[in-house]
Amino acid sequence: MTRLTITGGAGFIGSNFVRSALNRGYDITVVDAFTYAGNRANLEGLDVEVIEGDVADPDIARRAAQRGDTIVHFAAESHNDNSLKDPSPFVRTNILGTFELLQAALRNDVRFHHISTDEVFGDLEIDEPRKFNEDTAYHPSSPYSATKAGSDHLVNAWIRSFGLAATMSNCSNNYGPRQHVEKFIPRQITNILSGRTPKLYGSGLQVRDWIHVDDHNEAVLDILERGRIGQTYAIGADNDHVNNLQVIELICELMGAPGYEHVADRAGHDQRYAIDSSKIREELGWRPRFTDTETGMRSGLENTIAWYRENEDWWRPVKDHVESAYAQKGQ
Ligand code: NAD
Ligand code: TDX
Repeated sequence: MTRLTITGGAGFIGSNFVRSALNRGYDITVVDAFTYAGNRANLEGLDVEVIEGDVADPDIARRAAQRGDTIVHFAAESHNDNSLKDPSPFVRTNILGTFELLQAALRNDVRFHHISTDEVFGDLEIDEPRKFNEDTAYHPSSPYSATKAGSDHLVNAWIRSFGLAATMSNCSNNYGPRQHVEKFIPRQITNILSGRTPKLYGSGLQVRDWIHVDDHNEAVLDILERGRIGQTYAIGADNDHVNNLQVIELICELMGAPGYEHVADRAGHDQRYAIDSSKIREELGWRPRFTDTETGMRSGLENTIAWYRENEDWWRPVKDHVESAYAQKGQ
């Protein structure tokens, strides 16, 4: 296995994955529709072939399958807040796009790895000890997570009904370089860098099991190389004790910012996500590298803040537009 087709490779996690995979010696084709979330600058200077197109188009899905030995499927509409405003692109890309790629992978005898999320499991109470694992029942809350859940079910059906050689991973919230400024952590960093006040939804007591994007992507490469076909792996970095309030306070401390403000809460806001990643740790020996005892996030946030400081040209052109859309919603 030397040639990977990476869908969504111009987005946040996909473009960091391209870098990690190039480091491990793979040849790469990126298939991306370059939506608002896909950025050509994310691939600048990298030795990759790029096919521009929509994975829900059967012809693009066929070309994706014919370019590699394995499809790694990152392409998705990924932002919960956007899915509350207009769910239709989520249904098209996340469900129909995954369907077309599965059909193309099957017809062309190509291995498939599906990138999914812990949000398909719904949410946990703030203080319950339970975590999500590979056997947790699906209970998605938002149009985004419901369409990701639908795509996961398709993958499992294609494995069982048609014998597709596929694997899947469900990861917790990622952060790191090249994440769109609509998302929580880059939004706050760039708020501070552009003289705005960081914005916390509601109480800020919600918990996300934050993981640095490079740790997620190393896990995906381990699954591609050593994972068992037909299996799902849950990926997380054991940060399920850190709430949004603590994350924003740490960002303010690291950046010397005076404080933050509470804004309107998200409708149907999931309270807590927590991942039990013992399967991938025990079977494949994977471990996150960005960890520290205090919050588990200090070193990863320092790395991320440094990237946004050094790459203002990357985020500045879209920042005002994103903030005016949030302002219209009282956020
Ligand atoms: P992103 O929004 O930053 O990037 C998505 C990419 O997909 C963009 O390059 C976009 O242009 C492309 N794309 C969108 N629709 C497309 C289509 N129809 N055809 C081809 N390309 C299309 O997303 P991200 O945060 O990098 O997430 C990548 C994947 O990881 C998604 O499947 C997401 O569900 C999953 N995931 C994300 C997180 C997270 O915290 N961000 C956590 C777990 C899982
Ligand atoms: O300005 C903000 N203030 C705030 O308090 C924003 C944008 C978010 N939040 C809160 C909402 C969530 O509790 O921060 C938390 C994280 O929000 P997002 O970055 O929007 O992520 P989330 O909705 O948790 O989903 C993310 O993780 C799982 C990704 O966007 C998904 O693609 C992934 O599947």
